[in-house]
Amino acid sequence: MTDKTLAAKTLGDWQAAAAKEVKGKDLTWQTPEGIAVKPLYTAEDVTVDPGLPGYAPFTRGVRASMYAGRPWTIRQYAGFSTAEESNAFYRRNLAAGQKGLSVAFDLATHRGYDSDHPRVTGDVGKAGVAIDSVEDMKILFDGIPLDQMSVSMTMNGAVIPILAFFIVAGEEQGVDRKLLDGTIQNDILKEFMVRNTYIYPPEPSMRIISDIFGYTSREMPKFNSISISGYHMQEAGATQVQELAFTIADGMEYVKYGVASGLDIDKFAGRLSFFFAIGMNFFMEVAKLRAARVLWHRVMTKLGAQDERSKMLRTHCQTSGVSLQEQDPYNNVIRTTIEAMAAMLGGTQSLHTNALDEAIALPTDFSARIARNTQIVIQEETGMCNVVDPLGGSYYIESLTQELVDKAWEIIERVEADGGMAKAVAAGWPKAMIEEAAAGRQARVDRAEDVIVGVNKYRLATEDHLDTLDIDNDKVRQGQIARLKWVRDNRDETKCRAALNALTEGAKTGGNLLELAVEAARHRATLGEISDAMELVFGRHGTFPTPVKGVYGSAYAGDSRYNQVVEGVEAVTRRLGRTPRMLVAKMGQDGHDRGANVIASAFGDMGFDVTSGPLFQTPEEAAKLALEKDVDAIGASSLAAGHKTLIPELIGHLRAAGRSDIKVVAGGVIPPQDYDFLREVGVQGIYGPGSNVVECAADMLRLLGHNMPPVDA
Ligand code: MLC
Ligand code: 5AD
Repeated sequence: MTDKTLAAKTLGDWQAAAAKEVKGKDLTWQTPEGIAVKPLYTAEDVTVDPGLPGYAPFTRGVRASMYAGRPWTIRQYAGFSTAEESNAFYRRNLAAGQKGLSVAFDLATHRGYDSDHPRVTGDVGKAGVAIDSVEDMKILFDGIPLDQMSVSMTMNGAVIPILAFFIVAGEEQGVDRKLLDGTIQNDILKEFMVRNTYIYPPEPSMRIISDIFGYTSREMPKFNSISISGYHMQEAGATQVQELAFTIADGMEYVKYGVASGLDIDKFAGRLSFFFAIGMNFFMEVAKLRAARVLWHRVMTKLGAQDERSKMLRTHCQTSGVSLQEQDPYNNVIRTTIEAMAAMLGGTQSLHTNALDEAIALPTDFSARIARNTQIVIQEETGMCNVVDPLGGSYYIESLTQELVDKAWEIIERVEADGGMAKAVAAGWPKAMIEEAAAGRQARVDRAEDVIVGVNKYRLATEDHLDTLDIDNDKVRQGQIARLKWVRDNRDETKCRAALNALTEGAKTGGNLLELAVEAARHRATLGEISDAMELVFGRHGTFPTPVKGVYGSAYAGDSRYNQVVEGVEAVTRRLGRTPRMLVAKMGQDGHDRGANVIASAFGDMGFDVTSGPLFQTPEEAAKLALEKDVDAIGASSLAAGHKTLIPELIGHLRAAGRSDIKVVAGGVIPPQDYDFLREVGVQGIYGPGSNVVECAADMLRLLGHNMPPVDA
């Protein structure tokens, strides 16, 4: 600095100048993760030298040349209806510039049910592709050489049959499993915490993971054996610090289990990978990825890894689904672009960018194209890839990176003091912490303290509706049922049964479950049969939601509209001679429970007597529970596109029991073109993404006959 007057200015001078400009207003930003972000960072805030990219602790990236050498993998997550349709979609996307594949399975598959199972009538082919056997898997990758294309499969519950099908599909393509390249999500701890597509109880589920580490480290050296995921935590409402801490703590737990099962840490740790969500807090997200690498290096050093590759955190990222909105949906393109930039500036290895219709449906060819092109434009038009870690050395980024490391480390130490993540998850406090953060966020959005453009600010008077993808679930199901029959009719039943029995025996006595399942898959055992063979020994895990209390009420203390609703509930209570009762129902295999938990928690705080139904009910079971609890209303939460099948069935059961007086409302991911259909079958209120929870409760009071004043009255 040659200019003396410039150099002579001190931080004190700046503070005085800034205070004068804003008339003394405090410019500190308190983020939801409890970080006080200052309006200015200087060299004094940087306490740690981030080193160089490609070197420990990898703060600046895991490769020396990063994107200057090879850009991140454009890996769009997709899957819907049948294997044929998904295969065609993948091929179109690869031709248009996508670089890696990522399979989304339907919820029946996730939960270990064949498509002909009576519990999954509403789920087959809906939120992903239906895969019942090796035959479906072969069609899914038809014409896609599995030794050349890296394939990610998001599977955690039915991870054994799916990975077995993949290996056998490769075999039958003539691909040696040593050459299979890809990733299996295989991350069960976060399923128990937030995503809910588990099948077995925690203990056998953890064994499955060690068995997969054992098999893949021996047989599939190029395959990433797990994708330790924080993504779903952020989607469920976690702050970035919570996401970071619990994900790293999950990773630590898996490594400990792998080592306890007899594996050498450096033989499998190099193929562990990670997965984070990237939301709208731009700099925080960049710093989060850098902090994650620092933390993983620290943890793996502590656990005794010697090989630097074992300590290197490689990650996939996905832009945030919850940050996208149904209202004014083209804003979603802007949001996704900002998030994609944070992911690449943070140094991700692979990225999915969400489609603009995310809040209401699966992507169409049109919305998928814009999503993909978001990444291609960044890679090919902007020159952003030519410099490694371009934000490295930014006072703010370096300081924030360190602050996130420290804050996350505090939580990791608490987990360790509790005996590790499996124990903490069983105790339930991480989930409770995340739900509390989620309820807090919802309250801030409802009060417009956290701005969402087009939703709680600058809302359009009328919305143009997008054309969204609709899947004829019944047609897909019939097709799958026919193929299942064909598979069962054309296999060697004796060999298939013998392999399934061997699997059950292995579950009891300790053989490698994946190895046993590969044999069963070769003999055309189906996904449901392979899952059942293990369920015989392990059992099936069920949970009851326990929504947090008081968060909503305290966030709304003194709010006049909230108080009107509370008074309304009191008035209804006086009239009925008891508190109004509501069931929050989750039907089908849809485990997305953030919305249901927020509703249960907020309605409870407002004075309703809320029953949170268990996950995965059939409509008949939900109706039965409603009658047992003698509720006045049912709120059905649907985020996996099962609403057109499940909700009419629910209403049918209520009618059959002579209780059509029970009000049914629906909330979640419901495209506007389905509203008329739902109203015709008797749904009395529909609340899509972006609904204000206090107004939902006001509506409910109206349905219960209370004369609720309009907003601002
Ligand atoms: C990379 N390479 C380089 C390089 N960069 N070589 C030289 N110079 C450079 N600059 C090499 C790597 O070493 C590697 O080879 C190869 O190129 C590929 O690079 P990569 O960085 O490993 O990328 P990729 O293969 O894409 O793997 C990324 C990953 C992986 C490790 C994060 O686990 C992955 O793809 N994950 C995706 C997970 C996913 O899509 N999940 C979807 C979840 S959706 P080598 O030989 O070293 O391997 C979901 C939603 C829901 O979960 O349903 O809930
Ligand atoms: N196709 C594409 N994206 C999907 N997602 C979930 N299922 C699919 C699918 N079948 C994405 C959404 C969601 C996140 C969990 O994954 O972005 O928010």
